Amino acid sequence: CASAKEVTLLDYGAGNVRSVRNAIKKLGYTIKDVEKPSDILKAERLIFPGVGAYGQAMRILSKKGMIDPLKEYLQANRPFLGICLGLQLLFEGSEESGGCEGLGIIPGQVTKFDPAQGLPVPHIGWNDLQETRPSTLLQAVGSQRVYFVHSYRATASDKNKDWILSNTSYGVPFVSTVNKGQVSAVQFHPEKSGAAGLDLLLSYLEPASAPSSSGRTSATTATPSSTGLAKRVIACLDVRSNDQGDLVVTKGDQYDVREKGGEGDVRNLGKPVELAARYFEEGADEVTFLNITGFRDCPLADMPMLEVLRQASERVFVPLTVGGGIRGFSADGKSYSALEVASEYFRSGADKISIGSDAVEVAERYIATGHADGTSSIEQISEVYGKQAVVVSLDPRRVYVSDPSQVKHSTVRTSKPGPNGELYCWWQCTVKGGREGRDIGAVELAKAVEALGAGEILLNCIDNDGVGKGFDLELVGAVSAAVTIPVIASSGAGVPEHFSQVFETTQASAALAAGIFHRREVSISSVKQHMADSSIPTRV
Ligand code: 1PR
Repeated sequence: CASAKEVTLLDYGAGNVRSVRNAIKKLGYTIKDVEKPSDILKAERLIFPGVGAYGQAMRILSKKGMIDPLKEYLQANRPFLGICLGLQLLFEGSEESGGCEGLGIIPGQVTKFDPAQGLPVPHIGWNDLQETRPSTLLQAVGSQRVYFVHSYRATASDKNKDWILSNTSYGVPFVSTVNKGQVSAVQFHPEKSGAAGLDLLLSYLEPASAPSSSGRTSATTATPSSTGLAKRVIACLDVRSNDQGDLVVTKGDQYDVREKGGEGDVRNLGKPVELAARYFEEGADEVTFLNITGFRDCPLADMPMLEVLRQASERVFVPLTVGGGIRGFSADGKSYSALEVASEYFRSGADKISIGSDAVEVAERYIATGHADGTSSIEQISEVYGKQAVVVSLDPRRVYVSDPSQVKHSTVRTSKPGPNGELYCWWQCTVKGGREGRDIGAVELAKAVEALGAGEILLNCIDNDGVGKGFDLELVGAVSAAVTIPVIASSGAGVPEHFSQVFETTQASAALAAGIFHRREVSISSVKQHMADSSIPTRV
């Protein structure tokens, strides 16, 4: 019957829950949205994907008169699944938003991960679950990793131990799943956790027919690569219109995407949605789209890119990032903020947006004035969507100097001396796809955008892009040591060994590649197998 396949969704409108909707629909269910408080008590099963900040979520729920019916629903032990903030809100309160009261269903407070522990915050990526007792809900996940993205966490204690279904370790153990009766909640994102996450959602929706584990590893088969936060492998699709006006995936050498012979056409390596779906199926931990001519187009007129995201998010159940053209702009006498542009991308299915050229200007202003005024794209978007949703993409180029005192920038002594035997270098940031160099180094820029609220750095390298000789390890080493947010190494991967190399010699949290995957020279699974063989934590 129709209602048996219906899920009630509590979307309080503070952010993007499109991925959750897509995952529910993929499992063959229809969604009924909570529109008024009484809809909560009428729900057969309620999914509550918390988004945004703790304080803001509680304020909106309170304003909409939903706190009491939600508590009543939970206290009556009705079928409930909270996701991410939807787990944290069940606790008594959080130190987020300057300290704030929660729903008080589970004893305990939510606190922030401490960056002083030397681990990047937010905790972003694929991590495993240590079950405290057997359960139907987690049976399908088994030992497979699931996708987390959060800066705050709840901790198990004597007072709440009857609720704890799994813990996860990130420097310290934190609560990753709670369950009592029919009320469950997960700190991770099942809608972004590939097949394991979809199986978990199905277990919640249909406990009687819960799938058995497809990936359980017994304690004896656990290896150093199969537990803990995995190093991520990201497939990147550089997208632009070709000369015929079709949106294609392209790939340059040192940012030149035109064929060397013939008419010099834009290289065409496939269709964006098809390739993204292929990479999801092949085991990519994330997929990134970069609209490489976004800096010159009118961002909100870029409807094909929004459509790419809409379609990709229906087929790709790992995180999707989109970059290119995220900035404020004016058109037809009207001004649009970077936040409005980003919101359009989030609504279309992006989990994170990536800011390139605009971030350079923002960082320059921050360094020049010495303070943040809250008006920049980075600050505004991270304020509304959380810092984990804001990636800053750098397009730096190596500059050699014979003596560090010649420049104001942070330099490193290089193992690859320059053309005139220079022993030092710095990396100059560029804007507009490498067309314009600026007087700011990659290390300074990374520190500035971290201070402004960026949650992750996508570190390209123009010199190495498309060359296939490996990542610029000195660049990745310098930037990843300078910030506490995760750094994604990009540009230059040619063989699986390059991935192990960057993870073994730098603090990079993820590595991204394009050309080798598009041309099927190296498969994502061979990269991961190589990482596993090298004892690097990876989601195989
Ligand atoms: O400035 O906010 O509009 O953003 C534009 C975005 O487009 C930036 O993230 C910038 O990096 C990207 N971009 C602009 N021009 C190009 C180009 O190639 N001409 N692509 C470009 C950047 C670098 C990576 C590439 C890796 C891996 N491409 O995305 O995928 O280098 O490649 P490889 O594995 O083949 O070596 P804004």
